[in-house]
Amino acid sequence: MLTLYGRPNSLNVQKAMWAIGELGLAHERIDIGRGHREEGGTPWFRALNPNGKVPVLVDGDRVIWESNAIVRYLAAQYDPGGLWPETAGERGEADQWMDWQQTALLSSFNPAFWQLIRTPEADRDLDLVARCEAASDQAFSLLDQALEARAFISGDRLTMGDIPLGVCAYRWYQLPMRRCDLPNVAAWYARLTERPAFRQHVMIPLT
Ligand SMILES: N[C@@H](CCC(=O)N[C@@H](CS)C(=O)NCC(=O)O)C(=O)O
Repeated sequence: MLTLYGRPNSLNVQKAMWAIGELGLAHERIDIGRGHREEGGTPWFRALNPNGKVPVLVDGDRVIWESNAIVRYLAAQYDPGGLWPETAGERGEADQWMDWQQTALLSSFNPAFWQLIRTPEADRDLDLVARCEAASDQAFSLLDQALEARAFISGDRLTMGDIPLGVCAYRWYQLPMRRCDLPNVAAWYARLTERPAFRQHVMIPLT
């Protein structure tokens, strides 16, 4: 039985829960974090993750933190040849997009999420939102090019590489901001929305 610590409305927790859902793994999820049991800073939680952040996965005596590392671990441990691509080349490609999600894609729109969802209307910085519109158009355009000839980011089936990208795409489409029209991203995103685990763990109201 896996234990996943983290609140359901966290983008990073959603990556782990989507992977767990895709694989149908027995698990319990324990609410920790902003607006729930705010125990991130407590000694018992920092013993699991010294950063005090969610998600944290406990699998027997193994503890893993960092959302993309959790997705990689679940894929490698429970779905070799499935979510975990078989060849080093395919894995390299999936990894590249996972790292890009953390280092480029997230920061292109996440400040707008904080402004539009977690900041009172009167206090919002709409110039910052406009900068996010431009930056996220540019970032998602790169993804659009990559998806031109493939149904999923590593080829013709879902792999771990799609998971961090997919949770970001949901947020981007849900945010009340201007977006450019990207047909390949839209078609890939429509494929994700057909997956029960994506619907259950990712497609929930932004809060
Ligand atoms: N790079 C880390 C970031 C973890 C992170 O910042 N988690 C946020 C939630 S998305 C958090 O724990 N915030 C504090 C809280 O929820 O109390 C990862 O990908 O797991």
